[in-house]
Amino acid sequence: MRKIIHIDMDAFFASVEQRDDKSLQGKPIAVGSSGKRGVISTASYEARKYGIRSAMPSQIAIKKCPQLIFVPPRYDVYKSVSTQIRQIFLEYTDLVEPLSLDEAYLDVTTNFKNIPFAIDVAKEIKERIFQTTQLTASAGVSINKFLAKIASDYNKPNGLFIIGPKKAEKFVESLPIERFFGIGEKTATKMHQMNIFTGKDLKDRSEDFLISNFGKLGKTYFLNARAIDNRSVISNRQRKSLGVEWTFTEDVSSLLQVENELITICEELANRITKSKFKSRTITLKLKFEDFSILTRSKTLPCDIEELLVLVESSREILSQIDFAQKVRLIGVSVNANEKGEDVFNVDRQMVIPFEEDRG
Ligand code: TTP
Ligand code: MG
Repeated sequence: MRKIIHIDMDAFFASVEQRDDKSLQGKPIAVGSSGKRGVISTASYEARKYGIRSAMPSQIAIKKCPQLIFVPPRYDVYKSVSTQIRQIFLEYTDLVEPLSLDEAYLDVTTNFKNIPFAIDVAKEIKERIFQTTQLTASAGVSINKFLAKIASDYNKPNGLFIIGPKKAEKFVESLPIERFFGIGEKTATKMHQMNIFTGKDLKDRSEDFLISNFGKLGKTYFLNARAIDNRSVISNRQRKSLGVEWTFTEDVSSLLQVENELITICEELANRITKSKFKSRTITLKLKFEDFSILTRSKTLPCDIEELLVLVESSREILSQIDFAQKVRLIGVSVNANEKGEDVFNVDRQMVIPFEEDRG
């Protein structure tokens, strides 16, 4: 039986801002820009009471909470806090799998301090994080990743929740299916139409039924509904892609404007490729149009993509093959180690920061 901890910082960017500026403490704040096309990265818990959430357009947030205070992001500070917490994790185990700047899985089945109970490891880590950063984290403790992640979310903020082996199956039965791994809005709607609302409903369906209706993920649902998740905690997981995106202040129709931006994006991407020594032969161009539809086109080259010139030429070539029926809202370029997984951080009107910069 494995002992897995999932740690997730509370309202991460917003808590860092409140920590560093006392005048923001206890107030509804949002990290992001209040501009016409701004999008919120995250909101303090005081702001969440008004229904303000990550990825919400700022203008909608202002309507919900007119006294909302907007704070610009400081990625370098978030990054350094992220390094501090990872350092703490590594005092307990080598098996640390970061999912983003503020979140990681830890396998503490055996741990450097020989602490027998995972809940005690989690408690200690939470305390160490608070002492070091003056920030709170929530921790979930369970027998696998799937349940540990659900557990960390259970008592947020500053939560600590354990789903032990004996209670795991019953717990999963009572879960709304929206909480399951891989079930988004679309799948949830489809499941509701099939009268599947809870883990129990999911468990009552056969493996064949789930696979034939939901493909590969059906198998995952089948296992998870039985509290089974065999994924191991993978440290230093290889980065799958590296990307930079840009949302235009106003939607643009001029190809020249798109091309100009493309060069800036490629420059930024080339820097990141050099810094991270990322190896890739596939380049992907992404366009989001005014109706929010997204188009991606890829091209695979015979050798590793390293030079700016190669990036620019390839992305231009892809661009030239696209029909512009609409104005462009966003443009992005990424290089991919394989066809799956996108490592970009979706912050509107911001050069996009790769989610896990120091992976791989
Ligand atoms: P989360 O851990 O998803 O959110 P959170 O830490 O702000 O709040 P919670 O207490 O619910 O965990 O994301 C971590 C940080 O990543 C978040 O502080 C800001 C950033 N982020 C974005 O920039 N855009 C997004 O859409 C999301 C979800 C997060
Ligand atoms: Mg968080």
